[in-house]
Amino acid sequence: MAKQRALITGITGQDGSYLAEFLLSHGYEVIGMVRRSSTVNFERIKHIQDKITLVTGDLLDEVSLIHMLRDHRPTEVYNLAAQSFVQTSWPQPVFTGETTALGVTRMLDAVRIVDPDIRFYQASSSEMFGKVVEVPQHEDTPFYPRSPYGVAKVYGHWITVNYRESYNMYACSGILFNHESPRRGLEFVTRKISNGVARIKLGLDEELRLGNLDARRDWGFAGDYVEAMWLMLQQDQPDDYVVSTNETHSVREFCELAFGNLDLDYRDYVVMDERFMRPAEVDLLIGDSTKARTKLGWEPKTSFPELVRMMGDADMKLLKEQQR
Ligand code: NAP
Ligand code: G4F
Repeated sequence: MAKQRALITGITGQDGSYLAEFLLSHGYEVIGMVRRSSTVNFERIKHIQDKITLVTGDLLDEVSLIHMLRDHRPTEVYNLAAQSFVQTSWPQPVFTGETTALGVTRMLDAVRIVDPDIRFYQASSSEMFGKVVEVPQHEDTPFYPRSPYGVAKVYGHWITVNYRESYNMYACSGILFNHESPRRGLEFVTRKISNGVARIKLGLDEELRLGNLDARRDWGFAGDYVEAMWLMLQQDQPDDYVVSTNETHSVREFCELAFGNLDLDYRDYVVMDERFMRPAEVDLLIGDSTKARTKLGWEPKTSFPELVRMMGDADMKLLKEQQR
């Protein structure tokens, strides 16, 4: 059988790096799309850079996507690229829409033009449920997005469904709940906490400034979630799936555990800062991933305490190495 070839947009991001590792371990040839920047940004993929092919392209430029598909002829496309930080989507709503919403159409349309048999995965988000109308949230729960990012992801989800129905393409939308790791960007709350705790323990900082401690999320490990992306593209029929742990925890609980792991009390260090509050908050997310578990045979392997511990240990190690 010919070697499977996957193209990943967003390969320099958290999920892209785990997915690339996963696909390489399954014998895939991996093509990664990277956008041009003035400084190289390959920190998360430098350990596998000699095993993958990087090509320049941008979700804002459909011509670049068409060339990339024509030149490399992947069998699967994983569209992970996005402006993915919810908070930034308020000051940059148009850019977020261009990338996170219209970018999906550009990628889907490039696939349709070059080879509509390419299997397509869209990185959709639990942020689409926003001000939730049902608890827990599953594939049929109506969307109520609360940020320009969430609105853009709703567009990305429906355009994926629409291309599947209009052109009979194998296109799937994975509705993934929050997933974290030591590779998470420092601006997201879990990594901000794991990094902040380690810095406090090492005497580099005296406090950690956060926003809403009462927000609740269904947090899993990114390394577990990329398997679900792949499984979605290996089925007889394309479909949409919720991927979640089915547990919810507050930001406060994350703090309690992360500080507690280093024998610290978060109440002595965490300072509430209005700058990190959002104009409209998503208060509670908790998924119901029964469909992914039964149809894909997927389930998360990492518990919440294991995730908090993994991220805390990794940040402590990293900071100690930097101090040497
Ligand atoms: P991430 O770490 O922020 O990575 C985003 C990636 O997108 C980066 O590689 C970035 O490239 C790339 N990118 C941004 N704009 C681009 C453009 N115009 N053209 C090409 N590439 C562009 O995000 P992540 O956590 O890995 O998430 C992956 C995807 O899943 C995103 O679509 C996100 O919205 C979605 N999602 C994430 C979660 C989660 O909890 N992590 C949950 C649900 C859905 P640079 O390195 O050049 O910036
Ligand atoms: O870590 P966050 O920034 O992630 P958020 O907004 O849930 O979005 C992430 O998950 C989505 C899936 O549901 C993805 F689609 C999206 O791309 C991204 O990966 O914030 C989590 C919660 C929020 O309620 C926020 O208000 O933490 C709260 N929070 C409290 N203090 C904070 C802070 N968030 C950040 N980033 N920084 C704070 O200081």
